Amino acid sequence: MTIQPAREHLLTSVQMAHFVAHGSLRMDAVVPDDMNAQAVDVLRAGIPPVKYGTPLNEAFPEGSFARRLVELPQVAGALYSLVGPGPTVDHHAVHIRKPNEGHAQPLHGDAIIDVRPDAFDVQLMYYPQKVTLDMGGTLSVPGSHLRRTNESDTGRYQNLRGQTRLVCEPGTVVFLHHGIWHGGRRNDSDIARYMFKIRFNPTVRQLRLWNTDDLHDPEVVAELNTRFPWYEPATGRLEVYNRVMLWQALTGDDTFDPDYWVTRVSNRPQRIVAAG
Ligand SMILES: O=C(O)CCC(=O)C(=O)O
Repeated sequence: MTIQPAREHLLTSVQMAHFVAHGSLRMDAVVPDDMNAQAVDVLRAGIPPVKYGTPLNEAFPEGSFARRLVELPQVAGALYSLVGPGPTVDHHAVHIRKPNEGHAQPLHGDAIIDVRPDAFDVQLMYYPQKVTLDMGGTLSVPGSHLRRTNESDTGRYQNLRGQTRLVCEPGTVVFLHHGIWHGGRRNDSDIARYMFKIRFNPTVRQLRLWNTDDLHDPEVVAELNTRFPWYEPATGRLEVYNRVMLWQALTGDDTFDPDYWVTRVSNRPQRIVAAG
């Protein structure tokens, strides 16, 4: 059974375009204080594992912490907008960065090279505590998700221009495209830093699942054109091309191509003219 979230909780087209450009969407302090107060104990005790491909509504028992998390109206609305009704759970994990642990995780993507042009998995990251810079907030590289890499092939990169480190209020949730380059930073504080991550697989075509009322808002194109400091001026075009391909798939509109980057590389005329 899937409950359709209220329209007001679905993402807008501008938010979806932001996700397609950045590879992430952040919702600050969206989880209520009473849940955040319980969370560290719940996460410390562990969340029972789930077999790959378990439907979301079977993965976590009704009333459980994880179930309440994914049923929060804004969380459910974002999830529906990104992966649609009836997603399955790929896996979940509690990530703990220990106090003064002395090392960081290398930059990585969470899977092998994944070349799906028209589908993606979504990872939800939930931070129950206030995360300060020295608690090792997750590093991520905005706009890296469509530059497809293999697991920790990017691990040799120590820092990239434009990378971000998550600093947030308790109850913050971040949705990530599966391909984003990320890694837990070194925790230099005296506090253990908890994060709960769930990966979701879509079971429907990811086609106009959000609130499309603003589909033609000029902000959509502006979002899709966002450039990040780690791009070379020319290779930034590759990311714009990749985003346009994804936006075409998500909207079902293969004429969308504001700067003709897709049109250029798909121009393969088939008309044969008689030899002169
Ligand atoms: O702990 C973190 O901040 C990130 C951990 C993570 O996402 C991972 O291990 O894949």
